[in-house]
Amino acid sequence: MKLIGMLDSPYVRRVAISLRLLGLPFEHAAISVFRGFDAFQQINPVVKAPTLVCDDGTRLMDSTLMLQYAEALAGRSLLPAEPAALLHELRLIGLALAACEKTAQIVYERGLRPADKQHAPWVERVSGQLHAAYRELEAELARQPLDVGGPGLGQAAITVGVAWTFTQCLLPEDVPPAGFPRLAAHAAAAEALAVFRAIPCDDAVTLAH
Ligand SMILES: N[C@@H](CCC(=O)N[C@@H](CS)C(=O)NCC(=O)O)C(=O)O
Repeated sequence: MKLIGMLDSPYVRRVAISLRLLGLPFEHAAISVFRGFDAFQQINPVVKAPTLVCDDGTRLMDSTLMLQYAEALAGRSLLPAEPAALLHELRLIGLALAACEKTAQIVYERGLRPADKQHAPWVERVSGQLHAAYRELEAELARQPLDVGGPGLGQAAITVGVAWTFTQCLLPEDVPPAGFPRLAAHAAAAEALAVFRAIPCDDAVTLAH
């Protein structure tokens, strides 16, 4: 399997971390959807990161779908089986993915759209959604912290950690960590784990497993 995309994408990074935790060997090609558009297009004409090139040549998109396939290959899941615990983790993952999406929308708006074409009400709306997602996550962690020290690191712990780091890298002033102490502590604990350190968000290392 080959995972295509930069690790500064939280979607690419959560798949890379999960594949490693599931014990599935993969190669990684750190191709940017922006700087490497033409090269990416040769692999996947839709140019979405991550793209997973499966062993039979199938090009798969969307991190959640990749994880579903990866778990079928591995014969085990990074999600709990018990319905109430599963529901709780899925809610956290949904909030974290929404935060990633809203972070990216703000970055794209500021970075790709010419200054005179930026639409402040849209940025305000997206920023409100981003804050709402992190407020909800902070409240969830206050009710029940995510376990990062136990034997099995779960998908919610991975995705919440990756999402927070992503937003802090790109929009540190928009979402000050002081307002979200539990999220900041969770991400710090996750980033200290060997599997997170082996798959850094800055793509300085090209993975080949
Ligand atoms: N829901 C998708 C989101 C993937 C996504 O939006 N990736 C961004 C990079 S972080 C991308 O491909 N952007 C380029 C584009 O959409 O044109 C997933 O979970 O994989």
